[in-house]
Amino acid sequence: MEMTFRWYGAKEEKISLLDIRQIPAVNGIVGTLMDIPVGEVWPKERIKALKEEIEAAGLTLKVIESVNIHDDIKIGLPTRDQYIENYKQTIRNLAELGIEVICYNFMPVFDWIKSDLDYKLPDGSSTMAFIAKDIPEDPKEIIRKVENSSNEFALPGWEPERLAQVKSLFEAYKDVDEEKLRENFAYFLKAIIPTCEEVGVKMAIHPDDPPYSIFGLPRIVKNREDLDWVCNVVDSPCNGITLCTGSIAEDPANDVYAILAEFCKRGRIPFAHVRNIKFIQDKDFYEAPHKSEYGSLDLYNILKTMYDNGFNGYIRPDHGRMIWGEMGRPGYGLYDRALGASYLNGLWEAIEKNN
Ligand SMILES: [Mn+2]
Repeated sequence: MEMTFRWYGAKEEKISLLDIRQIPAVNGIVGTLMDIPVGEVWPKERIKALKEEIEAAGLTLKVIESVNIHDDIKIGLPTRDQYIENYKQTIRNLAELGIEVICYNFMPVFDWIKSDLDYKLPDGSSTMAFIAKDIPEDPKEIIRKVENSSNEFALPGWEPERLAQVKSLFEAYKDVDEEKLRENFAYFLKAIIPTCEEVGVKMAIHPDDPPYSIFGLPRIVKNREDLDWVCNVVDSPCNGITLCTGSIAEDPANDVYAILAEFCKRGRIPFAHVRNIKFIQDKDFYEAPHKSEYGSLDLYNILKTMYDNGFNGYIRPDHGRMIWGEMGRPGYGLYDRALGASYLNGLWEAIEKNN
């Protein structure tokens, strides 16, 4: 297990690499190049500069989150082949600079959806929440809501230029049902996984967040069966999963412990996001502090399941709350994620020493 921390780049962050370096036992950065438009090749010199910047701070860059997939690939337009070629070139460029894992998702239009990015908890902290009745019917409203509560940070997967066209984007997806989306996903994987095998990079699909349909959009990475489909459609260790405990558990029908056990054992989890959520009622939840007693998930059992089933990949605390007056990117402040990383490291040490 290697503990990592997501960082959006010096131009996009208030958090410095030295801040991150001072969190005990966090060795790696989960990095990105946020300014490269979706679909374009990531230039080698930009990746190299990022890697050198991170290494100069005493940290490593082995995981990228995310290299986003162009909508034309998800929709299945004839232009997808060029975007797939670009994606393969990005994979090669990343591999050349020592990147081992690429996290990505295959969700139409929205990368993730929460009803509230500033949900107040009784202790005075704030967090992100999903409350079904607060999701507006018009997707434009959710875009406005999210943009207004982003503390002026760019949010991953919510590129303003792309979402400005949300109406035509929905129009473009109107004939894409789950079956069609699955077909397009298979087409993409069959094209890129041989390149990954050739250069030694593992793709790691992030589950849908939340793992069910919203605004009528298809969802195909939402449960055990879907993950099994992904792993089988191209049966390769390079075709893996970013197991996000929060996203998977957001559907109470998903048994997150059984899913972790199965796919760790199958060697298909190169990267894990570990966070807790607390159900309010039905499927409504907020993102809780990592420690088990604050949420609906037992983080000890989560890590123990990973340990027992041979997990040896990268892990990171997922979203954190805003605490101690921090005004950060929602979900991605420094302090609460640092507490999360330390807690997970503590659990892992105890589990290791007990075995
Ligand atoms: Mn996640």
